[in-house]
Amino acid sequence: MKRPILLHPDPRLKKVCASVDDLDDDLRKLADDMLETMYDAPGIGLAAPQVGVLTRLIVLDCVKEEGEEPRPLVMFNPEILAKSDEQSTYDEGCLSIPEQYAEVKRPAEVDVAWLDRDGNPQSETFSGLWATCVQHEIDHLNGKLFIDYLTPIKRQIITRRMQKLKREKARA
Ligand code: GNR
Ligand code: NI
Repeated sequence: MKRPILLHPDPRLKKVCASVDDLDDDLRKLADDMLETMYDAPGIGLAAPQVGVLTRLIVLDCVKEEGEEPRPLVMFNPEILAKSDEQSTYDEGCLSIPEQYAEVKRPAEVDVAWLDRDGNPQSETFSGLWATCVQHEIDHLNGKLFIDYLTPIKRQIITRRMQKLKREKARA
């Protein structure tokens, strides 16, 4: 089941999310709904607070090439264990901030640990778009958006555009 995506500004996108300690079927269903919502958008990642659930759960699939095998990842309680000194810059977007893009510099590689949908611990080193995306998603769990890396002026421009968009949507 697809779920509606919250749009910035929304107080729920600014909260620190709670860890998962009992991985039950409701949470697995939420992960499946998030993957469906992400692919439908389309997007390469989605964090639970973006669908209004303040729990440490993210999903991602950064396989972009048409015809390549998809790789849906579900991560409960994801944690960054190490970051590279090397940085890389991507033009980032966010499904909660539609049609707004800005360059963000982040570590080029990260080691991440998480629990998979069966509650088994996993870890992997991510680079390229995967590294950017997993950091963007983990930021969501800590109430942080990519626009928080921009200058206050740029952030304000984007936030005002979003307020206008939300007003228009509310009237439509
Ligand atoms: O779909 C998305 N694309 C994207 C592009 C560059 C850097 C990060 C992202 S994540 C975004 C989906 C989203 O908002 N996830 O929280
Ligand atoms: Ni996002």
